[in-house]
Amino acid sequence: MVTLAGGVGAAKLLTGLIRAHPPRDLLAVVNTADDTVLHGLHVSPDLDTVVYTLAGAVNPVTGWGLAGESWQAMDALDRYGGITWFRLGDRDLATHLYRTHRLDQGADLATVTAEIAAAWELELTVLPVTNDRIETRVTTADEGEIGFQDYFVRRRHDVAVSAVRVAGSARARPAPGLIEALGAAPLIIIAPSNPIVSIGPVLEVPGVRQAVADRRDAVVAVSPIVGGTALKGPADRLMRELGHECSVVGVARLYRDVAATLVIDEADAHLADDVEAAGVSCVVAPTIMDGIETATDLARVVLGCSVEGVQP
Ligand code: FO1
Repeated sequence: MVTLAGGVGAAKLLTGLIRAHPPRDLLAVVNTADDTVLHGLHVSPDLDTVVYTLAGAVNPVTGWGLAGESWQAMDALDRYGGITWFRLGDRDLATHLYRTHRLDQGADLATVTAEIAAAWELELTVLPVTNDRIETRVTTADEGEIGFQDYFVRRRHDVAVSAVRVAGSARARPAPGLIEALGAAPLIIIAPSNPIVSIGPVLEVPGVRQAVADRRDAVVAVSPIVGGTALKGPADRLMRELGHECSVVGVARLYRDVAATLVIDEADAHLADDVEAAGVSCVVAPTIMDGIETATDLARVVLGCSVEGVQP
């Protein structure tokens, strides 16, 4: 079972999936185009959000970083006028120190991610979509093209965007085993992550979109748009600004070449026929994950969408 994942929304669905299905049979393929290098450290926000959430260690308020974090390093850095708009907690820093050191030693990102996931005692496999460096770049009205975290955190995604591209994607190679896993999976899940800046970069790694499209009948996506808005982050604004309808129908149009089924929230039930008219089978279910029970219920709905009717 393969799940294409961004950060917070994907991590929540995965907490349900590991309760509803044997974790050792789950592979989370995670976006790395949010990755950034800060203070010389390689930071992989979506990978860390998935690992920390599944380990039960994530900050429940932000959805990223670690619970009970302290910020002494950031306070000390502030004294020097260092970069503190991207907040790295003291314990979180250890993850970036370890990852950077291992990459410097020549280990690839997939290997280091497996080491980090094992250290947090996760049973599922967490795989970066590629070991190669890819980076989402965002064209803003006032500053031109800036890096993703510059846009997302420094500018609080509160700026008009006219284009998004994934630098490095043309040369990137899928992570080892990824294409084979997509070919063999009984079900491929597209998590309720941002279709443009989270799932978009995953599909843009050469070979991945085709491998998912080849399995279209076995692909089920969960809409990150509920009632015309994103539950978290800028997916709604980005969809509108880049010319997509900001609704579950817009999501269906974005995914119709790769997914046969879209799960939409009950709040959008009146749009189910329009989703089907866009060429995608529609399943209506509660999709708002406000805790482990709702995440598990949604995971069971998604698992029930498989061609083979995979049961937990
Ligand atoms: N998001 C913020 O809004 N502000 C931050 O200072 C911040 C720091 C941060 C540090 C480590 C990490 O793994 C994630 C962090 N995030 C922060 C979240 C991150 O920018 C976004 O959630 C993702 O890139 C979007 O999926």
